[in-house]
Amino acid sequence: MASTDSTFSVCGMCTVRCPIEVETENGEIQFVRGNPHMGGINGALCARGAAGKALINDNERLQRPMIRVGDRGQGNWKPVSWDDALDHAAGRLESTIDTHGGRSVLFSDRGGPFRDLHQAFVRGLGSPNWSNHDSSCARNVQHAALSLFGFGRKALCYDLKNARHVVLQTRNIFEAINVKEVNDLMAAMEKGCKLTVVDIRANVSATKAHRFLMIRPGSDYALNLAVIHTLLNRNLYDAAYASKWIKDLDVLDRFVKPYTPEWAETETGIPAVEIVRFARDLAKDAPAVIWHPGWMNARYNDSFYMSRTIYIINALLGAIGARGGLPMANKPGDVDRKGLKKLTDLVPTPKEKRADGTGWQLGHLDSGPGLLHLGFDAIETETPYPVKAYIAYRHDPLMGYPDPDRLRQKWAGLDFLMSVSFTWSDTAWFSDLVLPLSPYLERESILACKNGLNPYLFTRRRAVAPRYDTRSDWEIICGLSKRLGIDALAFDSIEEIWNYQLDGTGVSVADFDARGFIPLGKGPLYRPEPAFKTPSGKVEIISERWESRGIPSLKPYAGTHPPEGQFRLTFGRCGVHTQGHTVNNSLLFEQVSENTLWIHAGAGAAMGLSDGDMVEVSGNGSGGRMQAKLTDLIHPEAVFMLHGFGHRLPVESRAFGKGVADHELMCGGLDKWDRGGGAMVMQEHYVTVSPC
Ligand SMILES: Nc1nc2c(c(=O)[nH]1)N[C@H]1C(S)=C(S)[C@@H](COP(=O)(O)OP(=O)(O)OC[C@H]3O[C@@H](n4cnc5c(=O)[nH]c(N)nc54)[C@H](O)[C@@H]3O)O[C@H]1N2
Ligand SMILES: Nc1nc2c(c(=O)[nH]1)N[C@H]1C(S)=C(S)[C@@H](COP(=O)(O)OP(=O)(O)OC[C@H]3O[C@@H](n4cnc5c(=O)[nH]c(N)nc54)[C@H](O)[C@@H]3O)O[C@H]1N2
Ligand code: SF4
Ligand SMILES: [Mo]
Repeated sequence: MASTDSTFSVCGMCTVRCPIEVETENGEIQFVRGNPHMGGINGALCARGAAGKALINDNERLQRPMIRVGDRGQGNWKPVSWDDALDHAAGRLESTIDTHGGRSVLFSDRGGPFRDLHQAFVRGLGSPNWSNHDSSCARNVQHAALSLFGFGRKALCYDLKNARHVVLQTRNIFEAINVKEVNDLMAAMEKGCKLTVVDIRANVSATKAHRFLMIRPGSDYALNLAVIHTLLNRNLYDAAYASKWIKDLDVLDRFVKPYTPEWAETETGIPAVEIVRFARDLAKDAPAVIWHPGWMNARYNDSFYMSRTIYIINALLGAIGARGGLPMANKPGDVDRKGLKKLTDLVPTPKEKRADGTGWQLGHLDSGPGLLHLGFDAIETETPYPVKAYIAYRHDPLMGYPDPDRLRQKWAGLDFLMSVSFTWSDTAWFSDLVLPLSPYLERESILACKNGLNPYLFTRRRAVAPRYDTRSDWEIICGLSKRLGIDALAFDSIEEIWNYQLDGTGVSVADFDARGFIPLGKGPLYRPEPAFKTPSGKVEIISERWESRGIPSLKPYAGTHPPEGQFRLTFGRCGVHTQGHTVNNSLLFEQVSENTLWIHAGAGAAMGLSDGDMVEVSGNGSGGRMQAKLTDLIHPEAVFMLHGFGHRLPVESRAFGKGVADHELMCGGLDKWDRGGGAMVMQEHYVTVSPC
């Protein structure tokens, strides 16, 4: 007789980590769906989440630990047992630490709710250098929030369900997906919420919008300054909120005086009347307005300032802290509950300073995850001290950072490079040792907490046994800890870890059986007032922390434009792939198997191109061939391609050779980063396009 089972778990196909329910029969996955008990998810899942099943059966993923033989990147591997692999890793780390100290180990992951164990491990090694991917993603948004509010971006939530007007600027919510956000926005739109999309091309979100503003690439900051000008000049802002909560409004008012809608029209291409009408509409719906501050905003020299203006506009509309706007996210303590006990508390904090300079040389920037690209610089320069071992933990910087050839050079001085991953990646291929992580449907994770209107604890449970010789996160970290003498993390079972984490919370492991998550509050809690963490307790337009480091809080607009005959390189995501690591997934590859080059129909025709022709795209000496997609729905100054294609690993037969890699067209890009917001500047790159 068939034995069926249902397991509550968490999707792992992208960083959003939606709660899921997995049905299995005789140990085989039958069906994966969104957790039906979770409001806003209601059983839904995106295409990538549903394709987790194909990952299980993929015989082109990592299947067993492997040690490199021959030179880095040559692709010669010796399969080894887990004991040998962990002994090898521990030995290499130990010898590096003996010679150069614990601080010589750099570790990066993808951040998120399960990082506590990683951070604890890095501490246990005696290193301050735990990092994440975020300097290639949302660091500018994080620092924009910190500089204005004194807290980071995740201290606020997006109350999409109750919003009356949502603005997406460099944010493609219906393709760069978070299932709950998509569902909440669709529900709000059914109740009359308006959607404005500001983008350099008509993406799927634009097709659903009430207003679509096609903006000249690189000029978003100009638009936002003009919106602030209009809100202040025409008294469209929330004066009561501003007088209570915004400091230095007069300075802002003087600063935006020259940035009129008419000025912005010439810079952005958006008519002045349209800008004024837009600002009026926002004011009508305030404070139930969400102008999304952006997510992947590692794009321009002024992206940090662009994100700051978005937060300022939200504040001028009274939306920061408001229902239907960006209310404060609650932590367990805010609903009178105790949160999970931290694994990092088991290990002393290393006294050393970070190799990337955050927290000391770069005192204005968040030293939590630091800035990974500066950690890479430290490997090359051995300044401020040698960094000799690097662990890329479910992270692929050779695809996620610009200019991979240059990055490989920077890594040349590493004594040891290790990857932990569930698929092959460019970084895994270049490593000395590869440890295969079980895919999320085959592994448990530590417990985690999601802050929000009603914070909750959740669990990832193993739905099926590992098909290949792969392991869970905790098995790898605890296995290494045992060998390295980090006794506090030498747990023998996941239950032991869960029980430690739950100690004092009033929740037991069995409590997760019913629904997979435990809400900590009684329901959504809107705090009556925002709790800014700045010295004044208000939104500070002028940030002392940034100014004292020579970074102006208000920076004059200075847009950049492509040289004659070139296009600005822009990029983004589609709904069916996560970054580059799903291109080789058999189900998702069927949906979108290569990227094309969006180019304005007029610009294409001027080169004699027709839709579907092959073109050569080159940037700074690097290039590739791909199909052109001629369309009126992109700004003429830009070309656009999906990120994550152009794979070259022979082990990925489907993805191999399909399309072009955007990050390879960004030569010299590792040195282009924003001193104000800390993020990479990935769209200040220009390319030429020619028929071939
Ligand atoms: N399907 C899917 N969903 C994902 C992910 C994924 O890989 N796949 N990744 C997750 C992650 S890690 C992130 S960070 C988020 C990213 O979420 P988003 O930041 O929303 O995603 P992107 O597709 O990078 O970019 C959004 C839009 O910015 C536009 N854009 C480019 N340049 C400009 C510009 O100069 N001005 C304006 N106004 N618009 C511009 C692009 O055309 C695109 O439509 O998505 C998350 N969700
Ligand atoms: N040129 C260019 N560069 C970009 C971007 C861009 O659009 N263009 N996007 C940027 C953004 S928004 C981000 S967030 C970074 C992302 O950069 P990465 O974090 O490197 O991207 P992922 O593909 O999410 O990488 C995760 C790696 O970990 C492995 N992995 C192991 N276990 C898991 C798991 O449980 N879940 C998942 N999801 N992966 C696992 C995957 O197989 C993959 O190789 O790249 C950034 N870099
Ligand atoms: S958005 Fe899609 S891929 Fe990402 S966690 Fe949710 S279901 Fe999985
Ligand atoms: Mo991201």
